[in-house]
Amino acid sequence: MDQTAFMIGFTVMSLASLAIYTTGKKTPPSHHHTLLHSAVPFIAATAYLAMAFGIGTLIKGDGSATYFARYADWTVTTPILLSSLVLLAFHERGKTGEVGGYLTSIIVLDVLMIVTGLISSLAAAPLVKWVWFLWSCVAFLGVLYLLWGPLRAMAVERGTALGAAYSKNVSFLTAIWFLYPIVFLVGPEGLKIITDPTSVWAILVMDIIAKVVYAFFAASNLEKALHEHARQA
Ligand code: RET
Repeated sequence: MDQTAFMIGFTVMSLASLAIYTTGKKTPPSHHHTLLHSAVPFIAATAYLAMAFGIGTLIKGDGSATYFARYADWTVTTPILLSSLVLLAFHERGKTGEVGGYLTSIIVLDVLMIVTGLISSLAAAPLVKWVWFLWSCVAFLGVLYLLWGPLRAMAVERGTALGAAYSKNVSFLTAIWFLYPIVFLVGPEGLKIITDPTSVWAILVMDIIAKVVYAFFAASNLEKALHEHARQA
Protein backbone atom coordinates (compact mmCIF):
# COMPACT_ATOMS: atom_id res chain seq x y z
CA MET A 1 0.00 0.00 0.00
CA ASP A 2 2.63 2.51 1.10
CA GLN A 3 4.92 1.26 -1.66
CA THR A 4 2.42 2.28 -4.35
CA ALA A 5 1.98 5.73 -2.79
CA PHE A 6 5.75 6.25 -2.61
CA MET A 7 6.25 5.22 -6.26
CA ILE A 8 3.41 7.51 -7.36
CA GLY A 9 5.05 10.27 -5.31
CA PHE A 10 8.39 9.66 -7.03
CA THR A 11 6.84 9.65 -10.52
CA VAL A 12 4.54 12.65 -10.07
CA MET A 13 7.24 14.75 -8.40
CA SER A 14 9.91 14.04 -11.05
CA LEU A 15 7.55 14.81 -13.93
CA ALA A 16 6.23 17.90 -12.15
CA SER A 17 9.75 19.23 -11.60
CA LEU A 18 10.42 18.95 -15.35
CA ALA A 19 7.05 20.48 -16.23
CA ILE A 20 7.53 23.44 -13.86
CA TYR A 21 11.00 24.06 -15.26
CA THR A 22 10.08 23.77 -18.93
CA THR A 23 6.92 25.88 -18.72
CA GLY A 24 8.39 28.49 -16.33
CA LYS A 25 9.78 31.93 -17.21
CA LYS A 26 13.55 31.87 -17.77
CA THR A 27 14.12 35.62 -17.93
CA PRO A 28 14.27 38.26 -15.19
CA PRO A 29 12.47 39.34 -13.06
CA SER A 30 10.79 35.99 -12.36
CA HIS A 31 13.34 33.38 -13.49
CA HIS A 32 14.39 32.64 -9.90
CA HIS A 33 10.81 31.58 -9.09
CA THR A 34 11.03 28.95 -11.83
CA LEU A 35 14.24 27.58 -10.33
CA LEU A 36 12.89 27.59 -6.75
CA HIS A 37 9.59 25.92 -7.66
CA SER A 38 11.12 23.25 -9.90
CA ALA A 39 13.72 22.40 -7.23
CA VAL A 40 10.98 21.62 -4.68
CA PRO A 41 9.40 18.56 -6.42
CA PHE A 42 12.87 17.38 -7.52
CA ILE A 43 13.84 17.14 -3.84
CA ALA A 44 10.49 15.53 -2.99
CA ALA A 45 10.97 12.92 -5.75
CA THR A 46 14.29 12.00 -4.13
CA ALA A 47 12.62 11.64 -0.72
CA TYR A 48 9.81 9.47 -2.14
CA LEU A 49 12.38 7.23 -3.85
CA ALA A 50 14.18 6.76 -0.52
CA MET A 51 10.86 5.96 1.21
CA ALA A 52 9.97 3.46 -1.54
CA PHE A 53 13.23 1.62 -0.77
CA GLY A 54 12.59 1.83 2.97
CA ILE A 55 15.71 3.95 3.43
CA GLY A 56 15.49 6.11 6.55
CA THR A 57 12.30 4.47 7.78
CA LEU A 58 12.31 3.80 11.51
CA ILE A 59 9.74 1.51 13.09
CA LYS A 60 9.46 2.50 16.74
CA GLY A 61 8.53 0.49 19.83
CA ASP A 62 4.79 1.15 19.43
CA GLY A 63 4.89 -0.11 15.81
CA SER A 64 4.48 3.36 14.26
CA ALA A 65 6.85 4.57 11.54
CA THR A 66 8.93 7.72 11.33
CA TYR A 67 9.99 8.52 7.77
CA PHE A 68 13.25 10.45 8.08
CA ALA A 69 13.25 11.11 4.31
CA ARG A 70 9.97 13.02 4.69
CA TYR A 71 11.41 15.33 7.36
CA ALA A 72 14.62 15.77 5.33
CA ASP A 73 12.48 16.74 2.33
CA TRP A 74 10.42 19.25 4.35
CA THR A 75 13.52 20.73 6.01
CA VAL A 76 14.81 21.74 2.59
CA THR A 77 11.64 22.34 0.55
CA THR A 78 9.59 24.42 3.00
CA PRO A 79 12.34 27.11 3.27
CA ILE A 80 12.44 27.23 -0.55
CA LEU A 81 8.66 27.71 -0.74
CA LEU A 82 8.86 30.48 1.88
CA SER A 83 11.82 32.14 0.14
CA SER A 84 9.76 32.50 -3.01
CA LEU A 85 7.10 34.44 -1.03
CA VAL A 86 9.67 36.61 0.76
CA LEU A 87 11.25 37.48 -2.61
CA LEU A 88 7.81 38.37 -3.98
CA ALA A 89 7.18 40.68 -1.00
CA PHE A 90 10.51 42.39 -1.66
CA HIS A 91 10.10 42.50 -5.45
CA GLU A 92 12.74 44.89 -6.87
CA ARG A 93 13.06 46.69 -3.59
CA GLY A 94 16.84 46.45 -3.56
CA LYS A 95 17.10 46.33 0.24
CA THR A 96 19.30 43.27 0.46
CA GLY A 97 19.96 43.71 4.19
CA GLU A 98 16.25 43.59 5.00
CA VAL A 99 15.52 40.66 2.68
CA GLY A 100 18.37 38.80 4.36
CA GLY A 101 16.94 39.48 7.81
CA TYR A 102 13.46 38.22 6.89
CA LEU A 103 14.79 35.21 5.01
CA THR A 104 16.95 34.19 7.97
CA SER A 105 14.14 34.66 10.51
CA ILE A 106 11.51 32.77 8.56
CA ILE A 107 13.88 29.93 7.61
CA VAL A 108 15.06 29.51 11.22
CA LEU A 109 11.45 29.33 12.48
CA ASP A 110 10.44 26.97 9.67
CA VAL A 111 13.38 24.57 10.14
CA LEU A 112 12.75 24.58 13.90
CA MET A 113 9.11 23.69 13.17
CA ILE A 114 10.13 20.63 11.11
CA VAL A 115 12.94 19.46 13.41
CA THR A 116 10.81 19.75 16.58
CA GLY A 117 8.04 17.88 14.69
CA LEU A 118 10.54 15.10 13.99
CA ILE A 119 11.54 15.01 17.68
CA SER A 120 7.84 14.77 18.60
CA SER A 121 7.43 11.88 16.16
CA LEU A 122 10.38 10.07 17.77
CA ALA A 123 9.38 10.71 21.39
CA ALA A 124 7.88 7.68 23.13
CA ALA A 125 6.51 9.26 26.33
CA PRO A 126 3.21 11.07 25.60
CA LEU A 127 4.07 14.15 27.69
CA VAL A 128 7.38 14.58 25.88
CA LYS A 129 5.72 14.02 22.51
CA TRP A 130 3.12 16.74 23.14
CA VAL A 131 5.64 19.26 24.48
CA TRP A 132 7.59 18.98 21.21
CA PHE A 133 4.41 19.05 19.16
CA LEU A 134 3.38 22.31 20.86
CA TRP A 135 6.86 23.75 20.43
CA SER A 136 6.63 22.97 16.70
CA CYS A 137 3.22 24.72 16.58
CA VAL A 138 4.76 27.81 18.22
CA ALA A 139 7.39 27.96 15.46
CA PHE A 140 4.61 27.48 12.86
CA LEU A 141 2.74 30.46 14.36
CA GLY A 142 5.95 32.49 14.09
CA VAL A 143 6.17 31.65 10.37
CA LEU A 144 2.52 32.63 9.87
CA TYR A 145 3.02 35.88 11.77
CA LEU A 146 5.90 36.92 9.48
CA LEU A 147 3.95 35.92 6.35
CA TRP A 148 0.70 37.69 7.29
CA GLY A 149 2.18 40.66 9.20
CA PRO A 150 5.31 42.47 8.06
CA LEU A 151 5.85 40.59 4.76
CA ARG A 152 2.28 41.11 3.58
CA ALA A 153 2.55 44.84 4.42
CA MET A 154 5.75 44.98 2.40
CA ALA A 155 4.12 43.30 -0.61
CA VAL A 156 1.13 45.65 -0.48
CA GLU A 157 3.55 48.59 -0.48
CA ARG A 158 4.89 47.38 -3.84
CA GLY A 159 1.53 48.22 -5.41
CA THR A 160 -1.96 46.75 -5.68
CA ALA A 161 -1.09 44.11 -8.30
CA LEU A 162 1.87 42.64 -6.42
CA GLY A 163 0.02 42.96 -3.10
CA ALA A 164 -2.93 40.99 -4.51
CA ALA A 165 -0.65 38.27 -5.93
CA TYR A 166 1.13 37.94 -2.57
CA SER A 167 -2.21 37.71 -0.73
CA LYS A 168 -3.53 34.99 -3.05
CA ASN A 169 -0.33 32.96 -2.75
CA VAL A 170 -0.07 33.31 1.02
CA SER A 171 -3.74 32.31 1.47
CA PHE A 172 -3.29 29.14 -0.62
CA LEU A 173 -0.06 28.30 1.20
CA THR A 174 -1.57 28.84 4.66
CA ALA A 175 -4.66 26.72 3.89
CA ILE A 176 -2.65 23.71 2.70
CA TRP A 177 0.12 24.00 5.34
CA PHE A 178 -2.47 23.91 8.15
CA LEU A 179 -3.38 20.35 7.14
CA TYR A 180 0.11 19.02 8.01
CA PRO A 181 -0.10 19.45 11.81
CA ILE A 182 -3.68 18.12 11.71
CA VAL A 183 -2.69 14.93 9.86
CA PHE A 184 0.30 14.54 12.21
CA LEU A 185 -2.01 14.99 15.22
CA VAL A 186 -4.52 12.32 14.17
CA GLY A 187 -1.95 10.06 12.47
CA PRO A 188 0.22 7.20 13.77
CA GLU A 189 2.83 9.67 15.08
CA GLY A 190 0.16 11.32 17.25
CA LEU A 191 -3.25 10.14 18.46
CA LYS A 192 -3.30 7.10 16.08
CA ILE A 193 -6.86 7.80 14.90
CA ILE A 194 -5.90 7.16 11.26
CA THR A 195 -3.62 4.33 10.08
CA ASP A 196 -0.16 4.61 8.55
CA PRO A 197 -1.30 3.98 4.92
CA THR A 198 -4.10 6.57 5.29
CA SER A 199 -1.67 9.18 6.54
CA VAL A 200 0.89 8.33 3.81
CA TRP A 201 -1.77 8.78 1.08
CA ALA A 202 -3.10 11.97 2.69
CA ILE A 203 0.40 13.47 2.86
CA LEU A 204 1.05 12.42 -0.77
CA VAL A 205 -2.02 14.40 -1.91
CA MET A 206 -1.09 17.35 0.32
CA ASP A 207 2.51 17.32 -0.95
CA ILE A 208 1.29 17.42 -4.55
CA ILE A 209 -0.99 20.38 -3.76
CA ALA A 210 1.59 22.26 -1.63
CA LYS A 211 4.47 21.75 -4.07
CA VAL A 212 3.09 21.24 -7.58
CA VAL A 213 -0.38 22.82 -7.76
CA TYR A 214 0.96 25.73 -5.70
CA ALA A 215 3.92 26.21 -8.09
CA PHE A 216 1.61 26.73 -11.08
CA PHE A 217 -0.86 28.84 -9.06
CA ALA A 218 1.88 31.08 -7.64
CA ALA A 219 3.66 31.48 -11.00
CA SER A 220 0.43 32.45 -12.76
CA ASN A 221 -0.47 35.03 -10.07
CA LEU A 222 3.06 36.43 -10.18
CA GLU A 223 3.11 36.73 -13.99
CA LYS A 224 -0.27 38.49 -14.05
CA ALA A 225 0.88 40.88 -11.31
CA LEU A 226 4.19 41.67 -13.05
CA HIS A 227 2.25 42.47 -16.21
CA GLU A 228 -0.04 44.85 -14.29
CA HIS A 229 2.90 46.28 -12.37
CA ALA A 230 4.76 47.10 -15.61
CA ARG A 231 1.63 48.77 -17.03
CA GLN A 232 1.13 50.84 -13.87
CA ALA A 233 4.76 51.97 -13.77
C1 RET B 1 4.62 19.07 11.92
C2 RET B 1 4.71 18.51 13.34
C3 RET B 1 3.66 18.95 14.22
C4 RET B 1 3.47 20.42 14.32
C5 RET B 1 3.60 21.13 13.02
C6 RET B 1 4.07 20.50 11.87
C7 RET B 1 4.02 21.28 10.63
C8 RET B 1 4.36 20.89 9.41
C9 RET B 1 4.21 21.63 8.20
C10 RET B 1 4.70 21.04 7.09
C11 RET B 1 4.63 21.53 5.78
C12 RET B 1 5.11 20.80 4.80
C13 RET B 1 5.05 21.08 3.40
C14 RET B 1 5.64 20.19 2.59
C15 RET B 1 5.59 20.17 1.17
O1 RET B 1 6.01 21.02 0.44
C16 RET B 1 6.06 19.03 11.44
C17 RET B 1 3.77 18.11 11.08
C18 RET B 1 3.14 22.56 13.01
C19 RET B 1 3.54 22.96 8.17
C20 RET B 1 4.36 22.28 2.91
